[in-house]
Amino acid sequence: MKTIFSPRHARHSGNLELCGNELVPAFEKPSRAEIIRKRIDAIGLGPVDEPIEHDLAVAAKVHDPAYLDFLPTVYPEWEKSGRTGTALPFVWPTRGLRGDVVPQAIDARLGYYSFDAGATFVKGTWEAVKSSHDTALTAARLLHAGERAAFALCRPPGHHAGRAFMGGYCYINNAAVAAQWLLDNGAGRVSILDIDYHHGNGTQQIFYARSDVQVVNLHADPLVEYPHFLGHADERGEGGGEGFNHNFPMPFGTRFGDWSAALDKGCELVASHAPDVLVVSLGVDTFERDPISSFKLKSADYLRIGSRIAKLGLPTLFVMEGGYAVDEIGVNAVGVLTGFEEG
Ligand code: Q9C
Ligand code: ZN
Repeated sequence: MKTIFSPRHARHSGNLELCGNELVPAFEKPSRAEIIRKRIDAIGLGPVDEPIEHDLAVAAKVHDPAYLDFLPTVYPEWEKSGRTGTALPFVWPTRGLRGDVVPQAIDARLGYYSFDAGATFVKGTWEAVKSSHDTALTAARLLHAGERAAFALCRPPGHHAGRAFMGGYCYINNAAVAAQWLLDNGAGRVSILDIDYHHGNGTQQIFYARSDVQVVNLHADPLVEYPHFLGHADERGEGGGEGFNHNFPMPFGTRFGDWSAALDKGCELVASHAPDVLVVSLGVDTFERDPISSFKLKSADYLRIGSRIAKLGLPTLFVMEGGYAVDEIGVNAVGVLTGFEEG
């Protein structure tokens, strides 16, 4: 399997995140991607190429163009306001406040275009976000060129980013942009299978009223886990998209037996959609030693996940999302890919 990977991801580095009552080094850090890349080389998964640059025309079909315009302005505006270090949102237009007036001040714009404080900026963040977007699109092109599968080693991740908001380490929804590109280039139907520990709220929102992109999510129950405000089982899509969104929330402490039963159900739904292409939002924060998660999957389980997905027999684009147990992230993420290749 070919991998697309950009060294420019490392420009998004040194940022801090709010955790409990303090600012700590972000869990979503450059070594995550570097360790996955090293594992690809170590086991000889296949060639690793850099992305080709793409404009944001396809991204503008799944994101608000004004939101895309905002992202590259964040750090320059933060610096103009006299600050350095990590820029992060801290005020939001919740119920009872005006969500229809785009504010001017950078502090206000950060809140207007986010749902939490978890998408932070340093000087190189936009460059890394753009390279992650390019990585997803370049990998999607490999499928279009006839590859059975490809791996977009995206960093930063994307599945929490919605039509006009960032959050949860995510800025551009790489999987959603790739799905849209595949539709624009000959696919009639796409399925997105999101196996990250957290619900992919951004992906769900983007495609909620659409029947051409089925979205299937396996994740921790939002009643108790981030992102908290989306991801319940009764969210089935709306309008023409009704019946094309499927959520499988699971309790804290879920082990592979129960998780894999949900994967079977998710895969059956994908098969019934009969997509031309499958996009897998690949998070490995379901791992038992993940520092911010609660599921109990073991390294050997990731091979079984890959082989279950392979049984669908679909052209498959893997897009990297979360996973914060850095020591094991290479073995786990690449385990899914080798499990897929071995069938
Ligand atoms: N201070 C992805 O996996 N909350 N995002 C963590 C720890 C945010 C995860 C709280 C988790 C976001 C792509
Ligand atoms: Zn996650």
